[in-house]
Amino acid sequence: MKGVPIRILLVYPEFLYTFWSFKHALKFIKKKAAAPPLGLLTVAAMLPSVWEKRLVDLNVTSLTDEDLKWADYVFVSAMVVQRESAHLVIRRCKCAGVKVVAGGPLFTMEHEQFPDVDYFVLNEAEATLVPFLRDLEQGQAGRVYASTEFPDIHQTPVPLWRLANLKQYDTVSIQFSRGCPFNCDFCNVTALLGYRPRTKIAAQIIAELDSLYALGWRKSILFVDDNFIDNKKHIKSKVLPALIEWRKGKTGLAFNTEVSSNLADDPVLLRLMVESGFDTVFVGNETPNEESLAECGKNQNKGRNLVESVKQLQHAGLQVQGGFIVVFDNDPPSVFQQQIDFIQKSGIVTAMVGLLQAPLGTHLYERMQQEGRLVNEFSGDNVNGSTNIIPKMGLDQLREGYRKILSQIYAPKFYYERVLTFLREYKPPKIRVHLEPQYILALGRSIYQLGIRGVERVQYWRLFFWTLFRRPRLFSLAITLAILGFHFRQAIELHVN
Ligand code: B12
Repeated sequence: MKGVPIRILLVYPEFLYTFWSFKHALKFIKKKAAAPPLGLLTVAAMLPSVWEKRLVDLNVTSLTDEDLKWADYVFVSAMVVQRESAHLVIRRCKCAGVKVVAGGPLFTMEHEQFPDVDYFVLNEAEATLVPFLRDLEQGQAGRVYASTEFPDIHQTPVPLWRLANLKQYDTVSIQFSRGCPFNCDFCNVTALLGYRPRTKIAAQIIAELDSLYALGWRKSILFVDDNFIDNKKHIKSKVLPALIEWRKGKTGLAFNTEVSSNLADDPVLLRLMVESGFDTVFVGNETPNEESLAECGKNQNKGRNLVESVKQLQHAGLQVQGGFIVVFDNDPPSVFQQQIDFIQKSGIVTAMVGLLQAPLGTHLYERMQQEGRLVNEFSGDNVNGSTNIIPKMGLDQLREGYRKILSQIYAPKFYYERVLTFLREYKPPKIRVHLEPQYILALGRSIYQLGIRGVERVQYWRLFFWTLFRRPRLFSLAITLAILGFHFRQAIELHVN
């Protein structure tokens, strides 16, 4: 492209030691980060193929002066939890005289907070990148490119995985759909991505999987959809059969995604998901309190026995991770104990319990604004005990209750009890395991760190031998969960003490 620089440095800022960073657990398998930045790798694939591209994910490597000297433009993407690191990256670019192009959820939500960014390419790149590149080529790029369009994703290219050093990651994310038809008032996904779920076609997903497979990827794959089962007809008739076919003869590559609790109502869909290689799903349970479900518009969870739904998924072969929220206006003081009982009974080992927060663009944000109940900045990390709203329940009572939930459910006694509840229920799917030497080393490290040095050593050995003798097929899963428990405890320690 004449006159336009062509060396693009894609930079992904650093995550803090959050609940979902998995940083304390990743050390056991000597990995640096959970997953490579899918947004940036997708954008990279949309840039002209003749442009040179490099990725610097600050979660796995550092940004050097040479990198900045090399680059004509730095493309930065971030979530709200990467805010501080994003500011630092942008300042370094400014000092080095490199122009910055910023996109992704953090900037889409609050681009005004970043005066040093040269160009904002906001919302979905499928809608905003082409006009930006056209203007850039003509030497007349504006500062902000935004769109209210929710573009078709049939043309979205296969992400440029080769830019990432995949050896540094434990999982890789891919995306099948965007948007969500539900109306939960605290969630900003519909503001970001709309109500009408837009899906890729089966052939696109297969092409993405093929490209990962060709790069030697054999570990787990996270489908980052907000609700994978939105378009049930399409996935039952086209996508899952294609995945089942694709998987034949392959080892490893377990799939993980997010679904709504009504998956439990559709045994055919459930069977197909397990057959196609899903072994874990995240479900937004939120609360066992019916009035609170009604308050936040989470109608898909109303009138159902949520614990029973979780058990159905576990029996079918899915590990269920869950999201839980306190405190809605309708939550009684007993909600904290109710949540603990709910989580323990369900055997949801990875339980993300957050304080209710109101992200910009949500119905909840509007309501809180009207009621004069907005305070603080939205931290984005919903497991750090902070909130940007004034709850109806007194703050002291709330903090104490929240502290009680987290300190109990992640205390070794409760955590390991939950692991056992889950393993007793769980019928593992038939994914052929892909053994890596790192897993054996991780076992050794877990024996030392958790079984010898850890406060959880009694529970660790009980789980170790119980699984070895009663459910040997679940042994590696049991050790993984023990390691995750160690991470969760470290990650939440700051917020409960
Ligand atoms: C997958 C995911 C995760 C994974 C991340 C794995 C990984 N490293 O990839 C996990 C589960 C770890 C995670 C965790 C969290 N997440 Co998250 N996550 C998502 C999810 C579901 C998908 C993100 C994704 O990969 N999308 C697919 C790619 C292709 O889309 P994209 O990144 O948006 O990129 C597109 C555009 O934004 C744009 N773009 C992106 N970057 C750039 C850069 C440039 C230069 C340009 C031009 C364009 C551009 O182009 C792309 C193509 O259109 C989104 C919700 C969603 N549906 O987007 C939430 C989301 C990103 N997460 C969010 C949050 C808040 C979190 C947590 C903080 C939650 C928590 N409990 O604490 C944690 C923190 C993470 C951490 N490590 O500490 C928020 C971010 C809000 C915000 N404004 O920043 C979102 C939007 C969910 C929400 N409802 O609000 N998350």
